[in-house]
Amino acid sequence: SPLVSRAVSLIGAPTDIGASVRGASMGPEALRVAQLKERLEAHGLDVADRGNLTGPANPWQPPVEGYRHLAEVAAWNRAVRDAVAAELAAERLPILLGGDHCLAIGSIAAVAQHCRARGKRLRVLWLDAHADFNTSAITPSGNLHGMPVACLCGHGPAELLALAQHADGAPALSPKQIRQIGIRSVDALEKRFVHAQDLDVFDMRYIDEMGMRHAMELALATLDAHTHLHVSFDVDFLDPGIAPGVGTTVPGGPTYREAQLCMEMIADSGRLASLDIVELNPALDLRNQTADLAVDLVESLFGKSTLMRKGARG
Ligand code: 4U7
Ligand code: MN
Ligand code: MN
Ligand code: MN
Repeated sequence: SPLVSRAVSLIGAPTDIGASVRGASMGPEALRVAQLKERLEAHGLDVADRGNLTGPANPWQPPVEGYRHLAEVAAWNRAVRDAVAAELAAERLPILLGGDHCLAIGSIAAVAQHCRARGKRLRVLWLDAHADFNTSAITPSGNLHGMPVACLCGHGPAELLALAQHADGAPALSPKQIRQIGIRSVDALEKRFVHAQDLDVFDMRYIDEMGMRHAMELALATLDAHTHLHVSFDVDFLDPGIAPGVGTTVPGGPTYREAQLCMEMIADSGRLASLDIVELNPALDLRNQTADLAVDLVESLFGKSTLMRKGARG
């Protein structure tokens, strides 16, 4: 069963350095208050909370040459990469508690380097309302949380490519390794770049027409016993009606049941090996309901199931 006792490590990265709406820096603590550790332990997991990483304060500056806070974003991502790498080396499953989504650069860089060293295939599921595929030339905001997928694919500033890429200079990721789910807000020039790079996107129109089940079947197709599955869960993936506590809400996201099914199908794959939980913004939340929901969904990701009949779908 995919529910064998697994060792997981929580890594807090309390920063909103890549965003322009403040407050994602409080995400790790809100997830702890929602009892992430205790609720995963209740499912038989061995959970270690490594506490919070430290990094530069948010200097609250406008973008410079298309990037806001580039040096600070690099410093935070270096800390995240090294912390995630240490957990992977110890055979533990890292859960990055953001913080904003720029931190996925460091997290996924560590995962990609680990997979290459171990000869593992890597598949990244990007659960998000946004494609996060901007570059300095096309970004409407200069915010680096809108650029991590592009950076990981080799399109970004030298400071971030240097920490993300492989030793031989190859990008951390190829677009072929990525599946995006729930996308519904992509900037005009970003959309062109997503098409040019041939990213595999299951947008909300696709989910409306074909269903979450079909989208996830395709997104999880062709995994094998040697595949490391990384999930980058931007909480703004969820419909704002159920998840108001994020900086960049976009209407028309997955419902509670669609999100549960998404997580349950990932759990059923048995391949989950690393996770980011990012963009939770407690300053915008109501009584921590978005944090509670995120933890509920992460429980499903680790095998909590509402299914009454084992193998109900055969
Ligand atoms: B998130 C945006 F312009 N595309 O680049 C941008 F709409 O990590 C939003 O997905 C990015 O939350 C959202 O600033 C980044 C904007
Ligand atoms: Mn994002
Ligand atoms: Mn987003
Ligand atoms: Mn956001």
